[in-house]
Amino acid sequence: MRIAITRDVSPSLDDCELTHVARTSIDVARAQAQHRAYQRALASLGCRVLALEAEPSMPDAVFVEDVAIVLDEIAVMTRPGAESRRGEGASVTELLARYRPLRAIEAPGTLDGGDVLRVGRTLYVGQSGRSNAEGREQLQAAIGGLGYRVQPVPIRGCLHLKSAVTAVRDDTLLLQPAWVDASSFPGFAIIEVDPEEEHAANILRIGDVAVMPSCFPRTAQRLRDAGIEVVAVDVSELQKAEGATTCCSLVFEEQAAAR
Ligand code: CIR
Repeated sequence: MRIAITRDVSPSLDDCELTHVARTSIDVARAQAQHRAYQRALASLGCRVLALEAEPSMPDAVFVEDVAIVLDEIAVMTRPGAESRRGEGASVTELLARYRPLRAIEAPGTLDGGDVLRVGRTLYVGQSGRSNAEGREQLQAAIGGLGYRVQPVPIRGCLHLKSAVTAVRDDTLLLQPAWVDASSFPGFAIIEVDPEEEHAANILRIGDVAVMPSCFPRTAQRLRDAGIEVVAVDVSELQKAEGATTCCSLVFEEQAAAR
């Protein structure tokens, strides 16, 4: 069974962290409705959605992706780069502990899950303002014994690595060339986002389906032309908080280890 951990949208979403996106007013009720539709889309793709309660005092807590890296064998609780987000992990830790042995990134390490793109046994980790070298080294130490490898990737002009690149298949990446170099990913086929759709590289892969924001039809067509099924969801209010589709869930196989 595939599980998707999500967290309901905080009423304080409007006070979110913003780095590369200009602050505009967020319609929280609309964000909540869009988030519910996102949860339904995940359920329709076969995920069992486990929805944590909103955290009223944590504006960015809907973006659960950033607080954990879930692998088949273990989960690594991160230490988010933004101080305001360091309390978000507690309830996710409690839930994930039912499914995986846990490790944790400790100070002075920082790591945001949005910076971690796993393809096979390689974890590409963005050298962003949120994830530092100590965080990457601790991640490598936590997972190296399981046969995984951390590969640092330079990025520019965006929040996280997965703002700039995500995997649409095991051998194919969707990439924004302004923010990350394709040469960081030798051996992969590359689909570039449409030049008019700057933020389109962040897709959530559920099996062979790409879940992506509905405001990027040209990039969606590029994916369809490559034989990839696309499910489009309207996440416009979450995008105002510098989020998109990967950041609102932690998706993993339940596996026999579940209790
Ligand atoms: C932040 O700046 O931390 C949030 N406003 C947005 C986080 C989005 N996370 C993600 O894409 N993984």
